[in-house]
Amino acid sequence: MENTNRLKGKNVIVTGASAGFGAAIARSFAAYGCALELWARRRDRLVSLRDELQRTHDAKVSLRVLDVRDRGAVASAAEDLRSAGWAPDVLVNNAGLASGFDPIHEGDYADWDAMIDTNLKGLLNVTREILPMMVERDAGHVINIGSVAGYMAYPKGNVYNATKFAVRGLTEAMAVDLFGTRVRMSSVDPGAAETEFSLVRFHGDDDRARKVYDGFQPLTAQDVADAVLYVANAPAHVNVSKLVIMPTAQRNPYLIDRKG
Ligand code: NDP
Ligand code: 8X3
Repeated sequence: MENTNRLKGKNVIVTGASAGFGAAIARSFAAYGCALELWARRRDRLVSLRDELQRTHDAKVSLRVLDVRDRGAVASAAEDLRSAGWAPDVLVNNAGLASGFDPIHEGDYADWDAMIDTNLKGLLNVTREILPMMVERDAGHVINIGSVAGYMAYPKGNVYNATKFAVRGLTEAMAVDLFGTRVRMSSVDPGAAETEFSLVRFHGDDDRARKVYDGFQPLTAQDVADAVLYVANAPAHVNVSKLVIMPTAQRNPYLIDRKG
């Protein structure tokens, strides 16, 4: 792959930037010379990431402590960007979670709401407020973080699967609605990656979370960030519609070779 940097000076919004993929994606865009707008709920994490990126890359970084489920907060963040004349070039819709791991008939309503409200409605809230600024300029790129869980259900994945199937559907729907514009629409759909994802899914049970990655080498957050950078840095006439990335040991959501 050639190394041309087409991203220098671009304005990039990353949701869920306080951990995992989002933080790695922020680091990668900062290394490419982008200005960053980082959104998540945990202020301390965002502040230390901002300080790191300013120190290591002299990056322009703004942060916003925000819950993507809060439509008013998202609208007000977007309005602040608009009034500051900060036009987004790239939006990475990354904020999301799995919560709980139960068969559907034993599922927990609070888990279901958290996933549907964040992964699906949160992504919609952010897109609804940011995308108009791209369509107006006839330029921009939205990258949704989907999952292999959006292609194939696995036991106890149920509602998480459904939200990621929905993200895949929305990526397609958004692409056709943007037909005739030069706004690009992509998804990056990872398989098993070791982040805080499983810790969140298992409600803080560290042992259970670690066992998810027993016996094989999962993706790292940086592997996924590299894929996002590849998609974002493609020439303007190239739109990577979807990029599915899994560990070599994984062939579908539940076929994982754990012989170490
Ligand atoms: P992490 O738990 O490490 O990071 C999730 C990020 O999302 C955090 O920064 C968190 O920040 C943020 N977030 C969660 N809820 C909200 C909310 N309501 N509002 C704003 N931000 C929120 O997980 P990953 O990095 O692994 O996950 C990132 C995305 O990748 C998710 O969409 C996930 O579904 C997807 N994915 C993960 C895979 C994996 O195996 N790890 C594989 C495929 C897809 P904070 O808590 O500070 O708000
Ligand atoms: C995260 C990957 O396989 O745990 O989306 O659902 S998986």
